[in-house]
Amino acid sequence: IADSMRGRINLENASLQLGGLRDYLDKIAKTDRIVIVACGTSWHAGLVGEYLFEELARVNVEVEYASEFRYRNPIIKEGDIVIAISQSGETADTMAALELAKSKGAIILGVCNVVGSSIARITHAGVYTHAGPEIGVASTKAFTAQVTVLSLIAIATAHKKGTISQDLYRELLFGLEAIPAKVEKILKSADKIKDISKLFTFASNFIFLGRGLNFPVALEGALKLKEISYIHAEGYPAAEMKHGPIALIDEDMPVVFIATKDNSYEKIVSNIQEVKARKGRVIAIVTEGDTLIPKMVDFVIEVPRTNDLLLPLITSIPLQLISYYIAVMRGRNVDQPRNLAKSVTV
Ligand code: F1P
Repeated sequence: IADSMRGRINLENASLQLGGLRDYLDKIAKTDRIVIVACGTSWHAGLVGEYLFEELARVNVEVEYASEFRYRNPIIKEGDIVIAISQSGETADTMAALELAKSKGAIILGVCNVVGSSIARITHAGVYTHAGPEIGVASTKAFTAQVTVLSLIAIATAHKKGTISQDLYRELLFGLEAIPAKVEKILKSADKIKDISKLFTFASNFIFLGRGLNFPVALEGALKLKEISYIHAEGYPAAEMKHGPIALIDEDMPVVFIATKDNSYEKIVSNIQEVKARKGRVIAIVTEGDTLIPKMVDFVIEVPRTNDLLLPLITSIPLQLISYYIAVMRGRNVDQPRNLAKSVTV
């Protein structure tokens, strides 16, 4: 993300870096419904997009697994905006979902990484994430680049619609520009994250919990661990824990909380108490300087303070590192995990 974003955020005008959508930003601002279709990690980025579009631009967003959407009879009307998110731009399910939406008269847009890919070619317009070629199969920097692009589209749309103040508009753009330095700061604590990860090398299960924008991050943390470490992991909204997964908590269950100082902080503190009361081993991703949660949990990883709406861009990084270190210590090939393909074309 540091490489892909540096110097690319225009601090005066969010639309300027969305050149590929130039002729469609007005349409996005006028629509009352956006449907996002994607698979895997890209679907998680789509969920972040949903929160941002709804919060900032007050537009109804649905995020669909492309693999489900394509096989049912989804309600799409002429002029609906359907956005596909895909690192490879070749995912067969996402491609088929887009073709279906196009046949129903939707405006189809793409957020792809690979220039000239099949999805990029069939869409009416789109933005490339320019995250560079992914070295490994599992998406990491593609995720943060997708979230960056979706943040920019949501911010630009909100600005056009007048649903956010000029102050918030600028705060978010300056916040985006500050992300690479914050990511670099997190990377400096890689040794600490490695030491913590080492203690969980032989875990057989993991739970990841977050609220609000950190909920899709919890899903993504669990997916990364499954993909590259082959450890069974589940991501949940922290408040859903009491509706089932709480039954799994005991001293053998590592629970990763994304517990930054945002507007759900107090709630997540009580979710942590619920897990500690059942002897779960807790790793908490906390905001720098937090003094309460470190006293409650087994391990903490600090991330720099940032605007609540931009949190996924930084809270996803320690989770990617945890998966990476656990996978390496288990002797896994992190670049070429078993059974996974870089482009799922069937
Ligand atoms: C979607 C995806 C990736 C995942 C793996 C399999 O790919 O599910 O998120 O990490 O590589 O494919 P894409 O549509 O974003 O290229």
